Formats: sequence, C-alpha cells, structure tokens
Amino acid sequence: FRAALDRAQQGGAPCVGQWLEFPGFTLAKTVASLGSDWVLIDCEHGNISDNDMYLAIGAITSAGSSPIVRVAAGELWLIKRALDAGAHGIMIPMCETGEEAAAIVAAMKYPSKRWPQGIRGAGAMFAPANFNQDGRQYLDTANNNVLVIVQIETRKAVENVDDIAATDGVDALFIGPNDLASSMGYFAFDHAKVPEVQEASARILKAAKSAGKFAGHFALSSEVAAQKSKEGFDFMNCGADIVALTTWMTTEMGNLNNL
Ligand code: 3PY
Repeated sequence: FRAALDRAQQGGAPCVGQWLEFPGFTLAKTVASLGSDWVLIDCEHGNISDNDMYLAIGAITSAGSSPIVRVAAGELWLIKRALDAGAHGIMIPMCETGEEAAAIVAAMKYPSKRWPQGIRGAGAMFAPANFNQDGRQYLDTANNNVLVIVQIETRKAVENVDDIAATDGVDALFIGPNDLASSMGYFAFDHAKVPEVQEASARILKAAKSAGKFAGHFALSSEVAAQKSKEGFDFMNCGADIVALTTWMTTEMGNLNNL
C-alpha cells in the first residue's frame, strides 16, 4: 500500500481501493482479487465483528491486496485489535485535534528509540504471518510501515488540520465528505454541491501536501475517484460492496418494472 501511495504521489497511477461493509472471507477475497491496491474493512459502520475483521484481513492479504481497517473510534483497544490482526493500515474516524492525532500515533507504535511515546503492547500473535515475517521483523514493519490514516470530517478538524497534518507519525489525511458536510449543517449526501465543503476539502489537501503527508478522499464511483485524483489526492476508493449491490439490484428491478 505504501509503495502504491508513493507511486501515486510521484504522479503515477492513483492508489485505488475498495470498501467492505459486509462480513465474509469469500466476499473479501473476491473483492480483493479485482486488482485494487487496498481494501478497507469498515468496522465503524459495517456489519463486521472482531472475528470477521480477522478473516477479512487474511482473505485480502492472500489475494495480494492490502487490508486497511477503519476502527469504530480512535480508541487504544480498537486500534490494538486491528493491528494485532495484521492490518496494513488503520483508518481512524473523526480525528479533530493535534492532541488526538498524537494519542492515535502513540496507540499505533511499539515503544522504541524512534517512538518513545509508543504504548502498543507486545504480543501480536497473528500479525507477523500476515506480512510473511517473524515477530522481530514485524516489530520494525509495524512501527515503520503500517499506515496511520486519520479522517478529517468535521468543522473542528478542518480548523485544526495543520496541527493534525504536522503530527509526527500521521501518514495520511482522509476526507470523509459526508460527515464533513453533516458537521457543517448540510445534508451529508449533498457534499459535492456545497461550496463550503469543497473549500474545506481544498484546505485539507493543501495541509496534507504542505506537511509531506498523503491525502485521500472517499469516493463511490470511478468518476468521483478520477476527479479526486485530478485534484491531487493520492488515494481513494471507487466503490463499496453495499452500494454496488443495491445499485445493481435496483437498476435490474427497475428495468423489469419498466417493461
Ligand atoms: C464520510 O463520507 O463521511 C466517510 O467517512 C466515508 O464513509
């Protein structure tokens, strides 16, 4: 995932992902086999238990893609579970201040010379195998390569975005446009039409770039993903399982109803 992000940042092909709201090894493996750089397992809003997350991480890795887990909140124990399951990156929703970002980074890192503030507990039983590494190699990978992705999706977060972007250890800022619009008092799904949201989005992108961090954006179609890539974002999803399923079924039922 990190290599794909570097490629995108250097002007190569965008780093494209998919998004899972449903549980299931077979589903995760099928989606991950479609060729995306990463697949997000949504433990914030999806129907995905702790055990489902473990299975999905294994399925995605075995298909040659990178599993990213969105935890339900920036809580130490949730971050620890997803890391110990072998995630290649963690996305944390609703990060609003530099202090919160620093606490997230501390939760993500094992204590070390480079990361004295780290508070992650040793003893990841399954994560090393998910990187084809032994426990010692994994300690290094975990601290240097597992991505810390914080979501910027509230008005308060936008006000503090420079502090968040500057936080040592934060690798990427990811915009959740629906929550961003909602926190500004607009209907979430209208985000693309609201100038205030678009201005905030440009500000977040600029903050990420100025701090030398990656910038990502939520998207539910290749059209939106391509637009975000053109604007300068490094990574974006281009769909989600629930949306693909419901859109396709609704269209097919509509076709018959219109006969
Ligand atoms: C948002 O659009 O608010 C997201 O977080 C994507 O699910």
